[in-house]
Amino acid sequence: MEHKFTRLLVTSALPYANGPIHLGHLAGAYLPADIFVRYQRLHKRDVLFISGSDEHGVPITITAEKEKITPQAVVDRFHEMNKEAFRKFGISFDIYSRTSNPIHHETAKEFFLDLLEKKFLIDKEEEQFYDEQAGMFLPDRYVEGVCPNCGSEHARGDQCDSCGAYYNQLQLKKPVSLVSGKTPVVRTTKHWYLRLGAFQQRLEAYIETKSSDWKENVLQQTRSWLKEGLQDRAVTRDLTWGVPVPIPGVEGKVLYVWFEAVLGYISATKEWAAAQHTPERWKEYWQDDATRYVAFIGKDNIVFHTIVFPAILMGKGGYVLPDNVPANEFLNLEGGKFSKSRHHAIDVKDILEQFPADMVRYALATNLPETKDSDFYWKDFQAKVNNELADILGNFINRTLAFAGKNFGSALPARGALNQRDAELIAYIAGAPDRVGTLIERFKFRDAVAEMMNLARAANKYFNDSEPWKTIKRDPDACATTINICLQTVRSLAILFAPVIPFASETMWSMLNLSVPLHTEGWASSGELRIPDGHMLGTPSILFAKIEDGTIAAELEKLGGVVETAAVQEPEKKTMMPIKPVITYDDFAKIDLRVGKITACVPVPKSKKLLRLTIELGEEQRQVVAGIAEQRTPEAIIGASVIIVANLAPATLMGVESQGMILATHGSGKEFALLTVTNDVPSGSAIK
Ligand code: B3M
Ligand code: ZN
Repeated sequence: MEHKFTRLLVTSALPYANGPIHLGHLAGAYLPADIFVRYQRLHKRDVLFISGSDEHGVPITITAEKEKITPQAVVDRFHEMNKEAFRKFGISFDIYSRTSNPIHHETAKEFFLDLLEKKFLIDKEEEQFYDEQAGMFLPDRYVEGVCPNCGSEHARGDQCDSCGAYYNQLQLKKPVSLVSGKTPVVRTTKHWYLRLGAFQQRLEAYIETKSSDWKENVLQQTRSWLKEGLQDRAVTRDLTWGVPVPIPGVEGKVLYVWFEAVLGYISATKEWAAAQHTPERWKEYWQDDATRYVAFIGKDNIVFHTIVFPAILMGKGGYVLPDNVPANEFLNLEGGKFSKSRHHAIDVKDILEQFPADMVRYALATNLPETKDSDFYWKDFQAKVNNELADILGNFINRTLAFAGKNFGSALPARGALNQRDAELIAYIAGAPDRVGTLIERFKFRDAVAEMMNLARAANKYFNDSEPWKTIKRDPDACATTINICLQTVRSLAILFAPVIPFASETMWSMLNLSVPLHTEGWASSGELRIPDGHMLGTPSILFAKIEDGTIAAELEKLGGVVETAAVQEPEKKTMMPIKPVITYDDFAKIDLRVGKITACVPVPKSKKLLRLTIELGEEQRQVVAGIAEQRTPEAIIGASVIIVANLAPATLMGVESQGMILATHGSGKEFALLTVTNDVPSGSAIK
């Protein structure tokens, strides 16, 4: 796939600054983009890599309200935290900006006013949900209900997480305000609408030019929107946090977060250009046809990048459109969805406290959700690190350098006559940059990484088959040839692996003690044998330490809570939760377990997971909050006799006091069971 472009612009979706980024984010839009960019830089192509925090929108104001702090305080905290996490993980952005910056507000306003003047934006009075108790309109996620498309409960006001549908919030069934927990009323309010329909034909033509290049999932979602016919979409909201609507006299309205967030890529580029003291250079990347623009995102952001953003850019005129939008599916965790609220997540900053970034980068890269959802399992992670990074790559490098140190005084021995095996490996190395490169260019990162590791595998086999520990005595020339080729292969591997495990690649480079920096050498040179005879090598060290079983068990233990069933499950791979340390009988006897009868049960307002149970315990009545709303309806459990921990200290969950805990198995699908006894056991009976 040859492109006639002279420069590359790469963006990764701007994550909301309302929580720490986790492995799911990395696998979606950041690691693939970083591999792509690092590879392009090794080709010495002109590439600019842009991202930043999305600091507006309802998710952030909801967090602020929950924590009783300002939205600014929320975004300040998470912007810094996420910027640092990306840095430690080795995501090599040229800039990681933020949408609360003045330059972004200016850019967004400029686009809005321009589209308004061209009549691509029109104002209309429309009906919206209004919370009378809170005295506010309920944009987007402020309202929840039943999805009009798939019937899933807890669908958000702007989008359904289950089926991915976007709709007008008035279509939601059984709407509930997240602010008061009440059913909202409908009121009229004025908003500005983007006339997407005006771009229908141009968008159709644009998408058709991409039909052979774009991923199937991206084309499919985009085409299905186009097929339905594009509708006007409101691009303003009744909120105070965001970019104010730049029209005199309009108060209390801001631009819809999706309208301005995509423009954040442009504002960030402006900020980058200014910091380089070339303030006009952003135009090269955004306004010159010789730019190839690639937008990395997760699957929930597809139409915003293939329809809404291109329409905005077409309306403004003179901007490049995405040449590709390689959206990934989702990464799940141990068979369940990532869930911040249930601590079923692995935050980037946490995993980097335990493991080097390259281990995580490698394990994720081999398992990216490129064509379907994939799963992160701790056991897989351990296997990837121990059996591949340590046993194949690390072992090859270590044995090669150790052998050269011991037998050749750490100087590169010259090659003698080549035998067939030597020639085969040399030919295999020569083909590697193209084999791997083609896969990266096609966004097939998993296959590309497998191909990198294949070279390390082939090299290990070559070392074994050549038996240098024997030839050193019998045929020193042959031995020298073997070690020369092995050391050259280490150099090739350092370059080929650099996009994926950049830190380890630098370590390999310094073990080889090469004077020209890795990045000046260039991608194509990984196919060549360039280390000169007699070159003095550096000191070898262990590249990847193996991970112990106990370390993995501890990580599994940290994953708390109930697992929400994901669309794709791989139950056979599920690992049993490790058994906790031994306790004495006396420890156990401290727990007072009783039979309790559920006499009443209602959902806890504003919570998807919690039910409030009234439990009869002999003469006593208890109120218990249980996180089982997604597994059991109140009707299904009223009347059941359950087992309750009767002497647990009370706790408050979502403002409701819980006086005890009922027992259930972990899990959400078949693994979920509420422990019950038959109803003829009187409530209050002790269990031991
Ligand atoms: N912040 C949604 C998300 O994080 C949104 C992406 C914006 S990309 C311009 O999934
Ligand atoms: Zn739905």
